[in-house]
Amino acid sequence: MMIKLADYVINKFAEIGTDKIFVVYGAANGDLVDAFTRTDKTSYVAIMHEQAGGFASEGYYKTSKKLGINIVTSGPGGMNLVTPIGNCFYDSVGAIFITGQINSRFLRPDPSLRQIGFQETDIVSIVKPITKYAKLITDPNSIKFELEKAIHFASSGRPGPVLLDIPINIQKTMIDPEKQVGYEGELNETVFDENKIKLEINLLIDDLLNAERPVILVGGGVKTAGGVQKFKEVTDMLEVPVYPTWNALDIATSDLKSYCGRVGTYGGAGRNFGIQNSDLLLTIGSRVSGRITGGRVESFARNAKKIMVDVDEAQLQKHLQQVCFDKCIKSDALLFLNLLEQGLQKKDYFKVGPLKHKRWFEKAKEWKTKYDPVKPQFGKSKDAVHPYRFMRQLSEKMTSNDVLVADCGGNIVITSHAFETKFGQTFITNNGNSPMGFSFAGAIGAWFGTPEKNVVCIIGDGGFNMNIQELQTLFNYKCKVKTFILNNHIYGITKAFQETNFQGRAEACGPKGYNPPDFLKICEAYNIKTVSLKDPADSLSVIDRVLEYDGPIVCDVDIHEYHTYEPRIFGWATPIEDMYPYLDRQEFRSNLFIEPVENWENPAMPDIVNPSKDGSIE
Ligand SMILES: Cc1ncc(C[n+]2csc(CCOP(=O)(O)OP(=O)(O)O)c2C)c(N)n1
Ligand SMILES: [Mg+2]
Repeated sequence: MMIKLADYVINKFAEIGTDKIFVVYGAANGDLVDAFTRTDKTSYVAIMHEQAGGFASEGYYKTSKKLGINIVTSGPGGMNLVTPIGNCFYDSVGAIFITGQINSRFLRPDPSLRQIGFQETDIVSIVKPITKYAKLITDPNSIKFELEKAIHFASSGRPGPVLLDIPINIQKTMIDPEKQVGYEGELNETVFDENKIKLEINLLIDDLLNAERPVILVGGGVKTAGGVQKFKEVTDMLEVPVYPTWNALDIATSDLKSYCGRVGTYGGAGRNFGIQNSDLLLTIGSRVSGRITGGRVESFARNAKKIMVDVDEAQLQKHLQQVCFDKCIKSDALLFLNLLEQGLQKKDYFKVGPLKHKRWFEKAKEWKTKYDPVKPQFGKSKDAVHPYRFMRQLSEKMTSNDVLVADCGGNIVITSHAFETKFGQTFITNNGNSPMGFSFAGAIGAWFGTPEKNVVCIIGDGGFNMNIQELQTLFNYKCKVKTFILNNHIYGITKAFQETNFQGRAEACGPKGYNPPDFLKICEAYNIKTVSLKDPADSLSVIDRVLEYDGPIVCDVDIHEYHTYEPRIFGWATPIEDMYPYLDRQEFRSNLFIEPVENWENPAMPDIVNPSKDGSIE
């Protein structure tokens, strides 16, 4: 049966289950958007800005596990997608971006011409390095093949973004899909050698039994593979310290038996002593970025035998690795965990391992409790809301079914320091690209992905400014997103950066060069319910009111000019076990099973020491 190509595209998306597709209208995607009038199996969400649409589809994918889809117009429409496409590429988000393109007959015949058609842009070339696949459709009879290929690429192996650029005249063409060939090719990356993995797991179990101080570092790859439940089961039995990256805060949740704190340059609970003292490090589904290792990469887990499990062949290439892993196992994380569980049972690991590692496990737990970034004195101030205390209170109030979407800057540091996750919760942020304003639009998408859940957005004042227009989407669709603006009236993290590196010369971070508007007035103009939190005594009741409100709501949390993020690694000079504010040298030394680095007695200091409002420098 003949069908309009634009209708075929939309029907295909309905077929794969994406029930919300984010669009901003334009002439070049007009036929595609019009096709929604002829289906009731999927629908569009008209978002206010393409970038926000891309962020929303990331939130949608991360909550619903269905592919995120955007349909935008040519020229500026497509170019507004560059940041969200980058997000999806770095954070393994399965997403399809459809850009309308001008009529094929106006496309420039040669790149020496800048442009022929109005709003003509070679979007495919622009996004090539940050997509798994990008293609300009020139033959209407290839659409079945290209769409199926796009879906396959977006969702298989290490998921990621794809882009199809479809000219207006091609969208309008009548096609017979029965006569078109589909995509049947396989991606190499989806092929795993199970026997090889089993052999490697056998050796790994021997390593685990021989190790005195083993640890596991878990990254977002475990969630991508659908291995969250299995990870819990395996680590519950293993009883060795487990540490999540920021992409895995809802995998190794704070209530997990083996959870022993947070790691990295802003690692919180435990101050990195667990991972740094280890003699065996197993990482699953993490690329172990600089945010984990700090600048002194050679000092990262320096006494540990290091074993990496990843689905991405490139990550496993030793000559491409920043941290040199002793062994690299190519596997899907869920497959690995299933085989590991079988191997552990076969080898009777549980009769010996947990007992052998008991004292080490207890030590790691002790570090986690002793070095909690949320200190008792943070509750003492009567004048100002302390963001760490506020965030801990929020985490205590949120349930295991809730979704948290966090932004970037100081507010994500506070969130990852102070928010304790519960098993079952979804914790979303974009780590690889980390654009300001992600969380507000991402939370809208997360709500469309799981409208039955309580979706909470955490954002800074600067980030909120960057996608403030989406208040209109919130209103139009009555998205029940609960937004907390951690409003310090400045770009907090960058101001702290200026204090550390530029003797405090403050440029363009506020108050000089940056000032947030009155968010409450703006929200009112958009007809969005607001709450203001200024008095710390009201904090719990305000959190309750916001979480219980049955509709969109924005809470402005006044944290004055707070920008003290502790603990953290100062500069590139110190290894990650030595976090600022520095521990008394004797106490620091007593926590090391390994040798300290040279000059450990006198670690580097920032240009300006900025004590927190409670004077809580240790
Ligand atoms: C699109 C974009 N521009 C610039 C940056 C650099 N940057 C990172 S955090 C930050 C300041 C964020 O300010 P705010 O949202 O108020 O958060 P705070 O640090 O105050 O909590 C800036 C400018 C970025 N990450 N993304
Ligand atoms: Mg701010």
